[in-house]
Amino acid sequence: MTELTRNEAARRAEELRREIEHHNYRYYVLDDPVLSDAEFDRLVAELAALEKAYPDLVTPNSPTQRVGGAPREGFTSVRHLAPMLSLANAFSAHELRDFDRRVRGALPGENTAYVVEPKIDGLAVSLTYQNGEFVRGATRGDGETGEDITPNLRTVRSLPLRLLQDAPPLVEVRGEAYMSKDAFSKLNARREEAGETPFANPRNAAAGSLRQLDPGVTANRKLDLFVYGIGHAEGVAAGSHHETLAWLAAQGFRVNEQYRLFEDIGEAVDFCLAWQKKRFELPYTIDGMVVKLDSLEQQQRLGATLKSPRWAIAYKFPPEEAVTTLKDILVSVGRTGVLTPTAVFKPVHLAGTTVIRATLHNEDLIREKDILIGDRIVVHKAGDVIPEVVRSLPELRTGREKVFNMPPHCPVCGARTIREEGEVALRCPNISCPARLKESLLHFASRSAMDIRGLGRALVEQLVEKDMVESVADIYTLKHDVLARLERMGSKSTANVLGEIEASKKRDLSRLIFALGIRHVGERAGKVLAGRFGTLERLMSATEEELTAVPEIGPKIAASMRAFFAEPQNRAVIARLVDAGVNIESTAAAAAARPLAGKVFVLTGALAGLTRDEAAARIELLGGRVASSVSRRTDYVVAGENPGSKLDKARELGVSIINEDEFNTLLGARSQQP
Ligand code: 0OX
Repeated sequence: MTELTRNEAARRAEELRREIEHHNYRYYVLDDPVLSDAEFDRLVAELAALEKAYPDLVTPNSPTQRVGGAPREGFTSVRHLAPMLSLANAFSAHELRDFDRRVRGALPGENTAYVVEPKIDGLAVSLTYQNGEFVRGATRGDGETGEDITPNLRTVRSLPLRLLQDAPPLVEVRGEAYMSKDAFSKLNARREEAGETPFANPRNAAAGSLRQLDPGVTANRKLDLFVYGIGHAEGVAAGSHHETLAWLAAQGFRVNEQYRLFEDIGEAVDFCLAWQKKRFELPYTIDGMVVKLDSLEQQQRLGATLKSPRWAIAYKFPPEEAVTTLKDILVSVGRTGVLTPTAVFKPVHLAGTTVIRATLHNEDLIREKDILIGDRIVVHKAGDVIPEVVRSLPELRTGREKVFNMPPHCPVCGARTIREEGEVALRCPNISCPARLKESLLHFASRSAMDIRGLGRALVEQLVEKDMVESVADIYTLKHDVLARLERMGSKSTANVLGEIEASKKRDLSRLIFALGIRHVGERAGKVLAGRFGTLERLMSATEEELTAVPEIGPKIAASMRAFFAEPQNRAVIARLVDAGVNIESTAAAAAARPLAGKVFVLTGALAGLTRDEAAARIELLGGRVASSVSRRTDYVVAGENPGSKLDKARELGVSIINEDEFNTLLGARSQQP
C-alpha cells in the first residue's frame, strides 16, 4: 500500500464523514432531508468499506460508530465538570410569582427577563465536547458523578458527533434524551408481540434504552435529544440563556424551538398555563415548563442552593386525571393464552382523546387498587399515552358495587385456566382455543410478519368460528368458493385475499420466524436468526448453545425457541407450511449482505471516483473477490482510464467488460437492502 493511496483514503473518509454528518443533521435535527435514504446509505456503505480496508482510519466519532460498539461489562462513573443540578418545583401560578419575587428581591432595581421552555420528560444527560469532538456522555447520577454512557449516546442520531462552528476547547452541554410518543407506542407494541414486558411510559423507555451495556440495543431504539444548557464552558461567548440556546443550535444541536423570552412574570405564567392545555399536541411528553432567568451574569450572582439553582424553577403540570364510572371488567385471551382483564368505563376526555378502556394487567393489581365493578374511578394516561386506572374512590360507593374475580374457565373456550408457578398471569392452556387461534392468525398475517393484507379481524373471526381453520397452516388450503360465501367477501375481495396468501409464501425466513409467534421472539430476533441460520431446518436443529452464541439472542429467547420446536403440534404445523410451499430460506438476509458473492473481478486502468484499494474493498465488502489476472473464471473486468493488456485478454476470453459507471451501478444498486 503506497503512502499516497492511504492518504487519499484518509481524505475521502474525512470527506464522507462530513457529508454523512451533514445529511444526518439535515434529517434528524432540521427535519429537512435533501438525500434519499438510498443515497444516504450509499455514502455510509462507501465509508464502511474504506474503514474496512484501512481499519486505522476508523475514528470514535465516525458516523459508522453510530450503530453501537461492543457490549461492556459494566458502567464506569464519571465526575461532571460542573455539578448537574436539579430543578426546584412550582405547582401553581402563585408559586411562580413567589419565585419571581425572590429573584427580583435579590436583584434590587435591576431589569430581569425570563426564558420559558418546555420541560422534556426524559433522562438528563451531560455531553462533553473537547475541541469540538464528542468525547463523553453521562447520566446525571447523584449530580456530582454519573454513569458513562458514551457509546449509547453516540447512537442517538440527533446528537452531533462534532460541533459545527469554531470548536471551543472544552464544553459540557446539558440536555434531555427522550423517546417520542410514537416511537414509544411502536416499541411497546413490538415488545408485547414478542411477549416482553412493555415500558410504563416514554421516560422509562428512554432511560432503559440508554442504560444498556450493549449499545447495539440502544441503536435499535428511536431516541432523541433536546439540549437546554451548558454546564461548564471554555470558549463560549454567550451573555444570556437565549444566546446560549442560539449558540447550541448553531453548533448542530437540537434545541426545542418552543421557548419564549418574557420581561413580565404575568406573561410567563400565561405562557405556562397555555402550554398546560396544549401539551398533548406535542409528539413528545412534557411534564411542565421551565422558567429561567435569562442573564447568565445575574444567574451567577443568584447562585444555587445545595440541590438546585435559585435562578430557575420548574412549573409542574398537574397530573391529567379524570373521574369516571367503571362499568365492567372484560377478560380477553391473547395469542399466548394470557387472560387480561380490561376496565371498561363511561367515556371520558383525557390527555387529548376520549378513552373508554384501560388494561388492568392482572387480578393482583385489581385487588391492590381495591377496584369494584360500578366504582367511581380515577383514570390517567401514563406518559400521556397509556390509559390506566389510578385508584378507585371507595368513599363514593353505594353498596351496589360488585367484586370481580378472574374466571376459573377460559371465557372463550371454557378450558380450566391455570396460573403457572412464579407468574401473576392466568392462562388458557388450550392451544386450539379459538381466541388464541384468532390472535395467532392475526399476528401471522400482520404487516411485519407474513403481511397478508385483507386477512383482518372480520375475516379471521369468521374463519375460526366456522371451523375453517385450526392452525395458521390452514390459511394456505382455503379455496375460492368457500371463502366467497363468507360475509363481506365478494368474488373480487376473495380473489385479492387468495392472491395475498399466495404471495406470502415467498416472504423471507425472518418474517416467518416472527410470524410463528414464538414467545420472546420479535421482529428483530427473526431477522438476526434468519441471517445467522439461513434456513428453517438449521434453525430448528440449533442447540440452545448455538442460539445464545448469536449476538442479541439471550437465554430467554433460546429456551423459548427450543421449547417451541420441541412441541410436536408446532412441528406438525411447520411441516404443513412447508408442504404448502411457504419459503423457509433467508433469501434477503444472506443475499443482501453479499450481493456479489462468488463473483470474481479484475481491475485494470485508473478509475476516476475510487482508488484501486477502495474499489477492491467495496467488492470484497459485498462478497466478491478481486483477482490479479484475467482467466475463464473471471466474471467482470472493470476497465478504467488507460487499461492494460488485461482488457485484451478479457476480450479474447469473452469475459464481461464494464466501465466505471456500470461498476458503480453494480456496487450501489446492489448494496441496498431489498
Ligand atoms: C428539561 C429541562 C431540565 C437544569 C439545572 C439548571 C437549569 N427537562 O427540559 N432542566 C433544565 O434546566 C435546569 N431545563 C430544561 N429544559
